[in-house]
Amino acid sequence: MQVMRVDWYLELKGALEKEAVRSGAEFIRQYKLARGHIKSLGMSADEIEKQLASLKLALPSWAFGAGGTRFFRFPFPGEPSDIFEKIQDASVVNLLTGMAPRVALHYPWDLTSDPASLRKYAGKLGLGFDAINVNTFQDHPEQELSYKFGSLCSSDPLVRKHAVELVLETMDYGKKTGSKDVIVWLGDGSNYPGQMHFRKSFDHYLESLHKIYKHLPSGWTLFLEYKPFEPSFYYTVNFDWGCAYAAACSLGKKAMVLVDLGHHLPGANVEAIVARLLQLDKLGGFHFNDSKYGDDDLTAGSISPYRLFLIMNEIVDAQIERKANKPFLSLMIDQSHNIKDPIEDLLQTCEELAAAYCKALLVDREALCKAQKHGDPVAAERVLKAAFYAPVSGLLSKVRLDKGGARDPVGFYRKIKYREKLTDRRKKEG
Ligand code: LRH
Ligand code: MN
Repeated sequence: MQVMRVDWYLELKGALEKEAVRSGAEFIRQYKLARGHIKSLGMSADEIEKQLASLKLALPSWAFGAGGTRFFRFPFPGEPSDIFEKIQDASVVNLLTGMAPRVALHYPWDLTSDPASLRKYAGKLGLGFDAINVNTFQDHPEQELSYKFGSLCSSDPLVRKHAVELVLETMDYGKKTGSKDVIVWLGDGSNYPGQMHFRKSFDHYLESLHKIYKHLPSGWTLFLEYKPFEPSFYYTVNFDWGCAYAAACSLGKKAMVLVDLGHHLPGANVEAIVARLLQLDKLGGFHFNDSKYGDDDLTAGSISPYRLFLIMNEIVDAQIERKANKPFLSLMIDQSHNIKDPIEDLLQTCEELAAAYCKALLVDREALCKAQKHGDPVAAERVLKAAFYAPVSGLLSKVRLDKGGARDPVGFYRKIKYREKLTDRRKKEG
């Protein structure tokens, strides 16, 4: 792998500039339609464009390789072979959308002997690093003590000590790559009643987190990510927002809860959980994705676009209350790609998240508040649906074009046959 090549990146930039000129009549029509609609709502299209342009998403490094399930993992052509190639693929998503300037690493999956050069190369490709994720759900090469029966929550104090050290090591690595947050998600739990003590395991969890919290670098935040099941299938120590909230409160101000959309049991009202954590000032950020059944890690907005909009609606509502004109939360994506081209999937994801955020900015909050005051569900629904069905694609394209991106990222990616070119390039690089 010829590390640090940027020629292909500059070439892509050039092709985008040429494409931008050709945006043409359809784009202008869509753009005027969007601005006209926003004006009819009595809102400033310029202000909405500005807020939209402030949206910054973080891409998961682990999403650029083929995901797979326990049944099979279908490789695809031009698959990245290391973190440097994953960074290259992430930079394509950022270049074409203009809104994904950061990558979240996973440790030790993304361990490299030279984190400084990784940081430098990412910088050349317009990228920085977001929160770093620690992996205690696998045993790593030459690891003496196994995490089979838990890591930070293990009943074995030596295993807990080992896991705490791995989190500290992760933060050290994160410091070298420029991260400012660490995400602790644990698979710790049990598969059978009686196998694990519910209260003692949570005590172990808290005891370990306090040791980690004491070593949190200044300016860093500790994100606690909960999940009801998988890989544990009877009990998970940090199984819901209540567990994560209680743990974050016991630690202090620098500990926040991370909401992964796929980490909820069927029927859970995720937008209400988001509103509650915002109200309790303990929501730190998201792992955006979508799901039909379990933690399916599908493309955000692919299954429940209205739910995604309702979640963005809670974010914007809190944003307005805090007089913040841009998201104050960590907006990260966490998906795994079994059948789609990961770059295409993440281009779609960025579009879906931008659309949901833009539509949430168009909610007539005064009218909604009035409907809620008067107990008028129909009026309230009509306010939300008016925003959800608003024609915003022209505005999204404009914001991307203003950032040097593509009017239609997936369309452009396919038109220039990027996957084919990438596959050839990586074959040659061998
Ligand atoms: C757990 C999870 C967690 C990551 C992993 C890749 O399901 O959502 O955020 O560490 O996926
Ligand atoms: Mn996640």
